[in-house]
Amino acid sequence: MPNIGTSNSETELVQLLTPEGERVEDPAYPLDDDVDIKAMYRDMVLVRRVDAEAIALQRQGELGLWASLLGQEAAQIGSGRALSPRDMAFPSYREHGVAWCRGLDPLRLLELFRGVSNGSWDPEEHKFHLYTIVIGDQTLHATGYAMGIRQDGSDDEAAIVYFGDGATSQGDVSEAFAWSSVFNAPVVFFCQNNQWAISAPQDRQSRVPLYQRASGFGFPGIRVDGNDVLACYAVTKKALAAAKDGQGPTLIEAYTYRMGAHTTTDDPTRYRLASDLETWRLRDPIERVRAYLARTGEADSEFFAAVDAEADELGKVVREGCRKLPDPAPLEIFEHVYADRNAIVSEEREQFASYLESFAGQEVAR
Ligand SMILES: Cc1ncc(C[n+]2csc(CCOP(=O)(O)OP(=O)(O)O)c2C)c(N)n1
Ligand SMILES: [Mg+2]
Repeated sequence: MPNIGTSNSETELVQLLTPEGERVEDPAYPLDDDVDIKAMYRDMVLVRRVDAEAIALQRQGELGLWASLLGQEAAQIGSGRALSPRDMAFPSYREHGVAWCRGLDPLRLLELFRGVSNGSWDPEEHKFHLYTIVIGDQTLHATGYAMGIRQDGSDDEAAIVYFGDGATSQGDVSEAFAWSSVFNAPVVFFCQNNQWAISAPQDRQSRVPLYQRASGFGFPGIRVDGNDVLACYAVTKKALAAAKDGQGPTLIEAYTYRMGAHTTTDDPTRYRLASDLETWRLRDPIERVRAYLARTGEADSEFFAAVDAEADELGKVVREGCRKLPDPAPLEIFEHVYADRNAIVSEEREQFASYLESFAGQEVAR
């Protein structure tokens, strides 16, 4: 495991902010003057609060399941804030921070995990595709989308796709790497290596560091400190610019750690050491930004208090909003299967409607 606390050259890890909150320069990744570090701090605090509320709501029986992003806030906010409005993001199921950057109301995510929606948002409206549970699938969706961008002759948009360390063992991911490479597709592969695929450790996925996979497919791979929001921002911004410039794909391995359980149905104490958690707690993505802002005087205690108050308010909105999410009408399951009317779906809908009508006037147990 590389030591995230040491310099870039020793670790091949792009880092612009150390775990202690010290700014380090990397000539290959100069930061734009307009980078708003305070705004990124706020984003991370707010998405961590949404995450904590969702876990509590699942424990109270309000959600069926939740996949926590705890520890991965920097990877998601840094890369998410690097996107321009026309870029299209393809998430897996843990990208709540990227969803936030795409302007999605957190309640749209909770709808899914409450089981009262079949998709919830319009991918085109938010430039944020639907959550994908089938591991690695979305890398192919993103590659196809990026090939479309290229065929349209557009040079101001790209696709970015999020997947995990475990997903790299899926055939789909290798296929996406091959296709995007030979067709020079404008796609950024953003792999959050959070060290675990449920209970399978990273060393069961690959003998070489994941970012080195890219060279075998003929495109650049880079490892970034996934707990450093500035580095994730800068690396993603550069990869997107290269994609739009006709240079094809980049693989970014954001080296991070899943601080929570895989999902609320998992118990990580059965397979990992508490000491590992302690090591990574010292690299917390939010604490280092807070330390930087406080030390440089870029933010004062009033700013931090205001963000905390905003998080409290957001938590309340999420709790109350979740409990009020309406159950869908039974026939809604037939909507949105296809964009246009489909004869088979319509027939099934009619059959189900008459089945429901057969209960008319009866008390149906819920
Ligand atoms: C094709 C497929 N195989 C297996 C699963 C079951 N599964 C769900 S999550 C997961 C682990 C994924 O790990 P990783 O890619 O590292 O992502 P992370 O959950 O760590 O974000 C597996 C095997 C699945 N959803 N899809
Ligand atoms: Mg993983």
